[in-house]
Amino acid sequence: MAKDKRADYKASNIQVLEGLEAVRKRPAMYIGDTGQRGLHHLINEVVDNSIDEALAGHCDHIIVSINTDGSMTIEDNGRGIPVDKHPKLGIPAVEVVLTKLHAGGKFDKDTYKVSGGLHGVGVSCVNALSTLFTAEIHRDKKIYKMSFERGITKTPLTTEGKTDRTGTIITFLPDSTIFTQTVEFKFNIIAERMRELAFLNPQVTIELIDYREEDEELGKEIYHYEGGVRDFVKYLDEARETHMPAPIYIEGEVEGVPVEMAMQYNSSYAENVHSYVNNINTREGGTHVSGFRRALTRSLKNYADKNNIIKSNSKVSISGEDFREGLTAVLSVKVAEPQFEGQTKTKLGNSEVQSAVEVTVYDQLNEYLEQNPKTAKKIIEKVVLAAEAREAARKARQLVQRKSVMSGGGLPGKLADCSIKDPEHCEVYLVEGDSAGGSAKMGRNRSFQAILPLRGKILNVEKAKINKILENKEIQAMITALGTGVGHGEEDFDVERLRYHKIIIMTDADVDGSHIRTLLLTFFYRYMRPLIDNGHMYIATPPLYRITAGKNIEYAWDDDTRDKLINDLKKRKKKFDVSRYKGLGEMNPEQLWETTMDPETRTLQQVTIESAAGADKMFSTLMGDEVAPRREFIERNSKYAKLDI
Ligand code: 0RA
Repeated sequence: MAKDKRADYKASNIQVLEGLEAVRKRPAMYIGDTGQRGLHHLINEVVDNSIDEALAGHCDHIIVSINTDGSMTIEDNGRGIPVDKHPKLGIPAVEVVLTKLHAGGKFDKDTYKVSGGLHGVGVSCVNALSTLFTAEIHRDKKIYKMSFERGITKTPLTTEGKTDRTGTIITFLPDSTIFTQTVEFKFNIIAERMRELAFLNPQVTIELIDYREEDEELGKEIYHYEGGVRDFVKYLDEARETHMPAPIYIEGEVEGVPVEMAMQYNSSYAENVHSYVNNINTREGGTHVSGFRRALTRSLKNYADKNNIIKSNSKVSISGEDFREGLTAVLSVKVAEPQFEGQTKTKLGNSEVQSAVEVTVYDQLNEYLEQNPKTAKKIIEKVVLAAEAREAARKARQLVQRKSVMSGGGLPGKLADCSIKDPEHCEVYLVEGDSAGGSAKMGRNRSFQAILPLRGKILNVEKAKINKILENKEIQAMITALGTGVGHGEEDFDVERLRYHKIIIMTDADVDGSHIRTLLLTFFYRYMRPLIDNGHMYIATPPLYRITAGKNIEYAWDDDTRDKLINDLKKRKKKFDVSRYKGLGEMNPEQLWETTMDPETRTLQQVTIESAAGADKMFSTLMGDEVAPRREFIERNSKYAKLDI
C-alpha cells in the first residue's frame, strides 16, 4: 500500500481542545440526538477513523461486529492509534485521542478526512457516551490495551504481548442513561452505511457481523466493490430496466480535487443523483452537484445540436431537469477543507469544486458520446420525451388548478377540513377507505384535525409518467388539500404553502394497508420530498387487539402486550374477551380517537429518510419493474419483522 508521508505524524501533532464533560452534559449537541439515529452515529464516528486510515493508504480491511452483550467492536488494519507520550500533556497519544475532544490529528489539511467533515466530533465522544470503552492497538510489534468508563480512564495503557500486525480494535457499550430511547443496534441501519462506504471506497473491504443472530450466514455480510461508484449505480438500478450496457464512468482530478462519477439512464421517471463529499452524503447538493448538472446539460445539448437530433424530433423546449429524468448517478468528490452549508449542513459551499467537477465531467462525457453514438442517440431521445411529458404535466397542472377553482373554495369535496387555519397547529389524516374515513371524521377533534379519505389503491408513481400521475383523482385530492403544488421545480412545489404541518397516513394494520402506505410514501418521496425532509410526514399506529373485561377496555399494539394483559386478567380471575382489529373501519369513532388520534395518547411514527440512496433503492425495489429483486428484498427484510421506513 502506498505510504503517505504527510500523514506520518506523531503525538506532537495532536491538538487538544476540550474535555468530555460537555459531551455528556449535552450529547445532542455533539451527535445530533440521543435516539436511534444518535446511537448509530457512534458507530460511524469510529468507522470514519478507520476510513481515514484507508484514505491515507494504510488500511484495507474493517470488521464491524454487533456483540451479544449489546456492544459494538470496530477493528481495522490501519497503523494503530499512536501510543507514544504526548510532549505537553505527558500522557500516551492514544489517551489524548480518546479522551480529549477534537484530538486526532484532523487538523492536518493535507489528507482528506471524513472525520473532519460533517460530524467530526471524534471518537472521544463515543468514549464519553459509553459505559465501557476499550482500545486494543497493534503497533510496533506490540499489543497495547486501555479501557475507559464514561470517558474516564479505567485501566491505563499497558502492553499485552507481541504481534506482527498493525491496527486498532475498539469496543464500546453505549450508555443507556444517555440513550434512553434505545440502545439496540439495528443490523439494517448499520448495513446500509457500511455498504455505502464500501461503494465509495473500493480499496476497502468491510465485514459486518451480527453475533446476536444464531444463523451464521444470516448474520454476516461482506462489502467489497472493485467497481466503486459504478457498482453503486448498478446496485441502485438493480430493480430497474436500464438503457445502457454499463454505467458511464468518469474520473479525474482538478487542482487537488479528485472527482469520481458514474451514471446511467433507466426506464423510471425519477432523478436519482446522489452526491458525496469525503464520504458524506450531501443531501442538499451544492457546488459539486451544480458543476455536474451544468456539464451534463452542456455536453448533451452540444451533442444533440451537432448531430441534429433534437431539431428533427420535437418542438418543445428542453430544460435542465429533462436531462436528469430517469437518471441514476453517484458523484463523489474529496475536498481538503469542505465548507458545509444549508439547513442540515449537507450542502457543499466551496466554489472551486464546481469548475473541477464541471470540467472533468464535460470533457469525458463528450468523449463518451462521440465514442458511443447509439447510446448517445437513445439518451437524447429520452430527454426529448421527458421535455414533452413535462409540457403535458404543465397543462395537467393548470387543469387541476382550474378545476379546483370551478368547484368553489378550491378544496376537494371529500376533505373534512379543520376549523383553525394556522398550519403549524393543523394536521391532516390521509385515511384508507371511506368507512374508516367516516369514523375518523366523527371521532376527530375538528378544530385542528382534517380528514381526507382515500378510495382504493393509489397509483404506483414509480411506473407512471408525471402527466398520468396528475390525472389521478386521489393524487389530485391530496395535492389540493395540502396546498403546496407538486413536482421538482421551485415554481411547482412550495413547502411554505403547506396547509397542515402534520400529514398522518392512517391505514389498516394488514398487508393491503402496508401496501397503500408504501404507495403513498413513494409518491411523497418522489414528488413532495421536502415534506419528508422537513419532518411533516407521520404514520399513525392503530392497535391490533382490544381486550374487554366488563366495562374496562384495554388495547394492545403487539402480541407480547396482549399476552401480558390476558395473563394479568387470568390471575385476577376476570372474565374477558379479546378481539383482533382487522381494519380501521371496525373501530367506532370513540375507539379510533382514543387509540390512534388523540394527541395525548396516540403514538405517531415520524417518517425519516436516513439515507437517500437507501430510500431510493427501497422504493425502486418495492415498486419497480423487476420481480426477482423485490422478492429477495422482502425475504431479506422480513426477518427483521418490520421495514424501517
Ligand atoms: C491519530 C493519529 C493517527 C491515527 C489515528 C489517530 C487512528 C485512529 C483510529 C481510530 C480507529 N482506528 C484508528 N486508526 C488510526 C496517525 C498514526 C500514525 O502517524 O502512525
